[in-house]
Amino acid sequence: MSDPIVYGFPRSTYVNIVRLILTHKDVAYSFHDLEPVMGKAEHLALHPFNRVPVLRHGDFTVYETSAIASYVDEAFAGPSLTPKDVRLRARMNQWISAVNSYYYPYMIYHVSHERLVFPELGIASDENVVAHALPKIETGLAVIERELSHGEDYLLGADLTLADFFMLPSTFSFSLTEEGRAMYPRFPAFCRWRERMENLATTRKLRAMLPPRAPIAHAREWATSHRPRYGTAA
Ligand SMILES: N[C@@H](CCC(=O)N[C@@H](CS)C(=O)NCC(=O)O)C(=O)O
Repeated sequence: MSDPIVYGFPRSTYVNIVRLILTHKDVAYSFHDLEPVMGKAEHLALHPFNRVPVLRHGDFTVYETSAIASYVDEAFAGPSLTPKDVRLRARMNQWISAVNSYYYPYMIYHVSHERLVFPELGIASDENVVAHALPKIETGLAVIERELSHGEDYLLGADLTLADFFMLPSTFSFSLTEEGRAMYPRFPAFCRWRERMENLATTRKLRAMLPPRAPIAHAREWATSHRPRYGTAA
């Protein structure tokens, strides 16, 4: 069967989760940049909810990152990133759901968009959106800190799993914001985990493949289509 194709745009957090997993398993794949057609018919034919990533493998196409991640982990050889133990697997899925529900929305959708993505397009940050997210991010970091406080290397203990690769891209983008830089040193076990993850051969290899960070052109749409709105920060 032909090599899988990942569809997305290069700076997408979720796309990079999939690319990390493929890279870690040493699966040859190609990347198809959808940036010029995001939201257009060509994109919506692949992903009816107007998001990325999408994976195509032969005649099989699948979207939603958790579905893609499980498919890649099961369909290809290379180190398994899913624990065999049923409770550890439940714990891994708990982390993945937490990334989808709390870490990604507040670190990326709120702070990273307001501090990086919109200003790069000349759109001013909305301070209310940032202010709303910060306490929630602190809660998230405290949860990771507690889990890692007994010297574990990875979120589930000694073994690297899909949970670590789900967490990495959100925590990377948030590290590029002033709020991330101010907050992270208060969570030393989390910082050690981040250093370990950022220095994995997998992470280095993917980062070396990515193009230089450039503004996300289609994100101009987000300012009206799906930007969070909150009242004045107290
Ligand atoms: N539930 C989706 C979320 C994917 C998602 O939000 N992707 C973002 C990029 S990180 C996206 O497609 N944004 C494009 C847009 O909002 O126009 C998944 O798990 O794959």
